[in-house]
Amino acid sequence: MGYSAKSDSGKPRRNVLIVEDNDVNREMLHSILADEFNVLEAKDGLEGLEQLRQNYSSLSLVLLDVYMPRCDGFEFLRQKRSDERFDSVPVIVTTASDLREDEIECLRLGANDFVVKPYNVEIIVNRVNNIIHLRESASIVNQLTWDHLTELYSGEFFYRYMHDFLSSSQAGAYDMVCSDITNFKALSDRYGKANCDRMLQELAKRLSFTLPDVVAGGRIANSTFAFLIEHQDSRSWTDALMGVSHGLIATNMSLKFGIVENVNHGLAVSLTCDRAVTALEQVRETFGVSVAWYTEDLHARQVREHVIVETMEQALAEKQFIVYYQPKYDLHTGETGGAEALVRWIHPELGFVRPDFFIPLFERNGFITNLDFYVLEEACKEIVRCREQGLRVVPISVNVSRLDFDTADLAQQIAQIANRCGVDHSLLHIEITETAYTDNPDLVVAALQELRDDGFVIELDDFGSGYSSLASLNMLPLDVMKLDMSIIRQAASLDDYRIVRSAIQMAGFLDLKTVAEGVETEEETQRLRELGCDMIQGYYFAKPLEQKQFEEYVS
Ligand code: G
Ligand code: G
Ligand code: MN
Repeated sequence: MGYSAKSDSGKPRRNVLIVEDNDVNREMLHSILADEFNVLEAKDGLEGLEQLRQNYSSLSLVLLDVYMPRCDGFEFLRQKRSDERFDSVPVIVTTASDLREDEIECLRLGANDFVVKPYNVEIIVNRVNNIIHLRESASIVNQLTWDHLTELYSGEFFYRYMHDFLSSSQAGAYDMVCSDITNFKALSDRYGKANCDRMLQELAKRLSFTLPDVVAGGRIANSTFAFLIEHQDSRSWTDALMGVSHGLIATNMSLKFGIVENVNHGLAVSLTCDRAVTALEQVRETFGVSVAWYTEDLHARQVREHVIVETMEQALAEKQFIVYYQPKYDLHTGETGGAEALVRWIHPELGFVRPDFFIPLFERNGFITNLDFYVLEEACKEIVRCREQGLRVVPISVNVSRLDFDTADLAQQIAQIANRCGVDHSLLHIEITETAYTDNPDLVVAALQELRDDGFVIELDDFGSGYSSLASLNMLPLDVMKLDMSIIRQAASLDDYRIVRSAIQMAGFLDLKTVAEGVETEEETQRLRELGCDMIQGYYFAKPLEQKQFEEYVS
C-alpha cells in the first residue's frame, strides 16, 4: 500500500496521541502535527492510558513524554505492553536530554523511537511518518501471512512459503496432508459461526500436535487445512488421527484427510493440495474420521478427466461423438418397436471412452446439455434417413439429463430441432430419470407437461434403481416406464419375478407402457412376456448398433 503523508491527497488522516504534562511542549507538538494528523492529547500517563483504551484501534501512534506526574512514561509503556490489543500502536518517546539510561529503559519497555527536545519540526514529522508507515506495512504483511483464527498460515502465504521451501530443499522428502470437514456448511447452519470458528481453532491446534514432523500448516479454504510434513510411512501415524475430532462440536462431524506422499518439488503447492483434496473427496464415509491417499490410479484418472474436459468442445465440433441405436423389441407384435440413442466417444488419443466415464463429468461441468442436443439432432436425422430410404420408421428415444432442465426453454428447443429436421413429435421419445424430478420438481413437471402437450412421448428411465420414489410416478406426466436392468438381473438370478410383476402391474394402473432393460436371455424374455411387459431392450435381442447396422436391422 502506498502511504502518502499528504492528508489532503484523499487518504484518511491518521490519529496521533500526544501524552505530555508540560502545556507548552504539548501545544508545540500539536501545532507541528496538526497539518497532517488528527491530534489527541493527554496531560499525563493515566489520561494517556485511558485514551489508548478508547481509541487503540484507530490510533496510529503515541508521542510520549517520560517524566510526568501520577503515571510516567515508563509506567505507561509497562501498562501498554501488558495488553496485546495495544501492540498495533507504536510509541515515540520525547526526552528532554540525552539520558542514555532512560532511552535504554524505554526501548526495553517497547518504545519504537526517540525525539529529543527542543523539537525540530522536520525530524518529528519525518519520524512520525516513518514509524507509522513501517507499522502499517508490517501489519499488512502480518495479515497476509497468518490466518488469525487458527494461527496457521494463510493459504496464499502457505503456497508461496512452501514453494520457496521445497525449491531450496531438493533433497528432502515431504508429504502433504490436507484435512476437510465435509459437512461444514451443515454444521455451521446448525451450531452457528462462532462455535464453528472455535472448533476450527481447536482442530488446527490438535492437528499441529498430532501430525508428525510438521514443517508448516496453512488454512487453504474455509474448512480446509494443509500441512507439509517430513516424509514417513503414513500408516505409522494415521491411526493417531482417529481421535482428533473427539469432543469437537458434534459426533456426526465428517473429517477427511487426503495424503500426497513424496510431494513433487516441481509442482505448484496449490496443485499438490488439490491432489490431496481430490483424494479425500473419494471417501464415501459420511461421518467420523477417514483417511485417503492420492494413488497412481487416481492420478491417471485425473489426467484422463483433464484431457476429456480439454477436448470435449472440439470433439463435438468434429463429430467424434457417435450415436448408436439399441433396438427395442415389441413383445406384442414381434417387431422392432423403437430404439434408444446411446452416445459413444471415439477419442483420437484415448480411443473408445465409455459414457459411464464422460457423462458424469459432463453433468458436473454442464456440457451434457450441448451433447444431449447434439444426440437429439442426430436421432432426428436418423429418422429422416430411414424414411428417405423407405425403411421402417420406429420412434427413437433420447436421454435427457436432469441438468438439461436448467435450460429455460427446454421444451421449445427440443421442438425446434424436431421441426427443423421435419420429424413428427410422436417419433421422439424423451427418457428422463427420477433424479431430475427430485432435483427440481416444479420445473421438471412443467417442462415435461409442455413436451407431452406438444406430442412428445415421455419415458421414465432406470425405474427400480437407486432411490425410486412413488411420488415421482404420481407427479410426473409419463407415458412409459423403463424397468431398470438391475431388477431384471436380480429377478433372473433369484428366479423370483415378484418385484418385476408388481412394477408391471403398477405401470398398468397408471396407464404406462413398460420396457424392460438389459434383457439377456430367452428365459427372461419368456417370463417378461408372461407378465405382460410391452417391450424388451437388451443384448438378447440386440446390442446398441452403429447407424449402418441399425438401418440394416430395421430394413
Ligand atoms: O451405453 P451405455 O453404456 O451406453 O450408457 C451408459 C449411461 O449413459 C446410461 O445411463 C445412459 O443413459 C447414459 N447415456 C448414454 N447416452 C446418453 C446421452 O446421449 N445423453 C445422456 N444424458 N445420457 C446418455
Ligand atoms: O439409459 P440407460 O441407463 O437405460 O442405458 C442403458 C445402458 O444399458 C447402456 O449402457 C447400454 O449399453 C446398456 N445395456 C443395454 N442392454 C444391455 C444388456 O442386455 N446387458 C447389459 N449388461 N447392459 C445393457
Ligand atoms: Mn436410457
